[in-house]
Amino acid sequence: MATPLEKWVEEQARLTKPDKIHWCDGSEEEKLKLERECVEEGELIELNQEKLPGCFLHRTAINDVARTEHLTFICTKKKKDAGPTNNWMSPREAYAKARAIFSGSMKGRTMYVIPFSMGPVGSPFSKIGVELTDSRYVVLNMRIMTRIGSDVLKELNKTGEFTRCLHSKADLDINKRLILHFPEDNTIWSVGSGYGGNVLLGKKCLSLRIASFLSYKEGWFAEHMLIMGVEDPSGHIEYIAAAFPSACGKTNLAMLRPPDSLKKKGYRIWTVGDDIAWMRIDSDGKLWAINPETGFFGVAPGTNSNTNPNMVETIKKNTIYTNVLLRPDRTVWWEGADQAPPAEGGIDWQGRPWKPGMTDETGKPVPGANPNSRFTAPISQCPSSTFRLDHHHGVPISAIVFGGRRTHLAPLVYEAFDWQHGVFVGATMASERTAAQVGKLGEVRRDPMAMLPFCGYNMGKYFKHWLTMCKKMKKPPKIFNVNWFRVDDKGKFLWPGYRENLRVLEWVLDRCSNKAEAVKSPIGYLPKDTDIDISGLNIQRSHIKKLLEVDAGQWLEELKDIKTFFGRFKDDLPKELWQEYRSLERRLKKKKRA
Ligand code: GTP
Ligand code: SPV
Ligand code: MN
Repeated sequence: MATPLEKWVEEQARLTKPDKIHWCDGSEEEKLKLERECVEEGELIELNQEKLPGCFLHRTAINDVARTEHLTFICTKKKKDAGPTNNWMSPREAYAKARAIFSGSMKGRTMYVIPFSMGPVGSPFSKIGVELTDSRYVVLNMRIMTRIGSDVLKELNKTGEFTRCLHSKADLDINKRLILHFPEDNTIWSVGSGYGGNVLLGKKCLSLRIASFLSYKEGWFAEHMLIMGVEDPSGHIEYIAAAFPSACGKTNLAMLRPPDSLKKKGYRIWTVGDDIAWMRIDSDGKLWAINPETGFFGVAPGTNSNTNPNMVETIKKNTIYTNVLLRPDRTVWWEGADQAPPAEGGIDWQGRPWKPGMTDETGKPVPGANPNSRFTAPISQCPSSTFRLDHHHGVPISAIVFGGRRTHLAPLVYEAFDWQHGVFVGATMASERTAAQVGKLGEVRRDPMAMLPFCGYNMGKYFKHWLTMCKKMKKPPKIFNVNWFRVDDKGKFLWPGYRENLRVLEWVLDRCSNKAEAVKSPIGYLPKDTDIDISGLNIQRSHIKKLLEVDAGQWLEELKDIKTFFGRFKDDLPKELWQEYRSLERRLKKKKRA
């Protein structure tokens, strides 16, 4: 008798008509065979195995380099359940449209069956998925990003529950590309793309969109957050979870190396995750978090030994590079890498000859690597990787940090007055658009909790869920907001960022253990300028003052946009958030008058 899993696989095979079906066991031999086949067919380029052992380069189609949010849908029976911030399609229409594209799309190819676990196999946090795909690149990436193979099948058979994930590259036609989520069926269908976030279905599709829907029903959190441990000189570790929108610094913060002048204090950072956090309230009434992933799918440009030395170490072996520049010695390069670009013989991310200084018809520099080029590498290779990665109960969270990319307005750091105010701070986050999604760069958009593209249900309900969770916690984490991206009149970053961000976390953690003071401002508690350790930094105290400035007039302007945004949720916006809105307005007006 066929199991429900086997029946489902057969059904999808009848639709997509692959030549063969291969059940992945996650073994080393399987990996080597897939890599060999990829190299033969040009899906991967083998890199210099002396300098970069186990590393490969992949180039996506030119129109397929980032998540396509306009082609991403939440398909609930009722439109209202997807909410005003998601694209919605009825399940009937979505299945029909996609079925037409999936029909026969795997002809001439193998269908790979990938059983995977998000979270340690068997942990109460974890969820199981099975991805069917006609892309070997997807299989090789899923091997790094998730736990795959026979253990997972055993676990799956205990309950029979799993998320059904179907992916086909089809013909990579952007006009026939759909990323569909059916939360009510625990199903994901993705067709017509080969780009990370669209096709590694365990990542954004399952671990955020589907998981957020489940977490709402089941009473936990699925968030677009890094998780890091900060060990203090006495050896005590406090854990922080932080939500920043795509390409706004999660990866960099999660594995920062303490700056030299703070080293004497004896800090050490432990990386738990750089993109996704699943958090649950444990029997002690505290919030505990796991990273459901086992790999990094990180942004390449800007990564170097100065900005992120731990990542430079991590990606020296067993790494899949996507859309970076190929150097003549078959190593790789990107804008902001350690070495100078190759003067001759470089091949850009599109496979064309490339030289430094090249410009396009409009005179703009042609980048060698795509601005959203990425690497896929195992967390276990990261020098700061946590010893608790496989712990079934995760790590206890002391602070939640929100942040965005704001050239103006938001100060370096502030603390919310309480949980409810913190939810307001998260719900009113905004950030300038980056290359991580297709769209206009630099435009400020509201991105609540960095979840705008990832919340799988009505965001008004999502805010309510955040408010409700507090009541179940004995000691809820404190909530903060940070902004590393404020600029001066000349457009230069005011804050050095990267490893120096530890100076801000120092204040955050001292606030959590009641060791640091703060001053009240209309938007929250601010550090005094002397509360941020700037020893060894080449900046003045007055500079820190500027970074902590709160301009009541500018904030009142911001409130207008927040009002419009909140208005979109109509009755679904919790009244507590309107209350917070009005209180903030009152405090700002008072300050402006003063
Ligand atoms: P996703 O993987 O897309 O979710 O993004 P992420 O949040 O992990 O972003 P990541 O850490 O990869 O950072 C992306 C970009 O932000 C890179 O270009 C970094 O160089 C830049 N960046 C990271 N941290 C800082 C910082 O503290 N200051 C400044 N100025 N730039 C930073
Ligand atoms: C993001 O865009 O937030 C990423 C990369 O982390 S992707 O997996 O493509 O979503
Ligand atoms: Mn992300």
